Amino acid sequence: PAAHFTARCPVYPGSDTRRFPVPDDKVDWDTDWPQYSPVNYTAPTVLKKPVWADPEIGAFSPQFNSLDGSVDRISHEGSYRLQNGKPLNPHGRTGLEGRGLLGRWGPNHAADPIVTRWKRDSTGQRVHHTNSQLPVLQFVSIKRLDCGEWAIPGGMVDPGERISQTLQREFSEEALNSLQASPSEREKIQKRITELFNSAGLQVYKGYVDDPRNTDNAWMETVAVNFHDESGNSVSELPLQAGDDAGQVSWIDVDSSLALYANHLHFLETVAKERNAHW
Ligand code: RP5
Ligand code: MG
Ligand code: MG
Repeated sequence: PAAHFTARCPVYPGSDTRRFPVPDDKVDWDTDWPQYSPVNYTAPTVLKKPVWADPEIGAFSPQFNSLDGSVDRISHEGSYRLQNGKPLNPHGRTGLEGRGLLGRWGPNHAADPIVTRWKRDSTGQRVHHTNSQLPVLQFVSIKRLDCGEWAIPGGMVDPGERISQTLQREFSEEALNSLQASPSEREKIQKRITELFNSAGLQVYKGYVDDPRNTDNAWMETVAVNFHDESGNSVSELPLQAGDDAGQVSWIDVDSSLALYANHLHFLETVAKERNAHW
């Protein structure tokens, strides 16, 4: 698997905890490294045992690499190893053991809805990029409240939830602020987006996310799906409003020079290339 970088960020998010520095050539678990002594950190919010988090390993021994009741502990990347009863990050060392901010031991499943449209000028013509001559795509991006970085409006898959539901729910919560809407407004929102989200989305990624919250024993995985408003008259016209863990929301031009959260830029590259858009 590809080496992770964000998962080795020096300071763990939301804390003063510093990761044990892991150089590139020591990321792989198969590289012998007796001096490796990762910091143990699990955030107080996780240790408080909210519904979305597992208890500490010991009295608790979940069914790893399988569907554990309604909690999916199967990795998109195949079977992961265990060490002292704890799952090992399939992309290698992170310099930190425990769960950090993540609730689940092992994979923490998310879904990322990438909603796109063509950039158009005031007359409705598609805009082509001056360098590439290719039409420019725009996607709905949110500014994350936790770190201030722009990202795809994704979120965690609830136990037993279908991915298709997570995609639509998270988009509604973060980009349309459905949680704050009145029941009648919410119904209107759902009507407008159900058609787009029921259309065959283009799956552009499925697997490990190089997320800053990852640890040696807990990591993010996602399924990223592109829903494209070709004509520009479905979701394109919905008023965007940031909600839940989003501070801002905006249509952003898709371009290789963007700086986005985790490895989200990589998902957008696939969308741009698949749709023959500017990159
Ligand atoms: C990333 O974290 C995923 O790609 C997804 O965008 C996001 C899910 O976590 P929250 O937004 O719920 O924090 O790894
Ligand atoms: Mg969310
Ligand atoms: Mg989110």
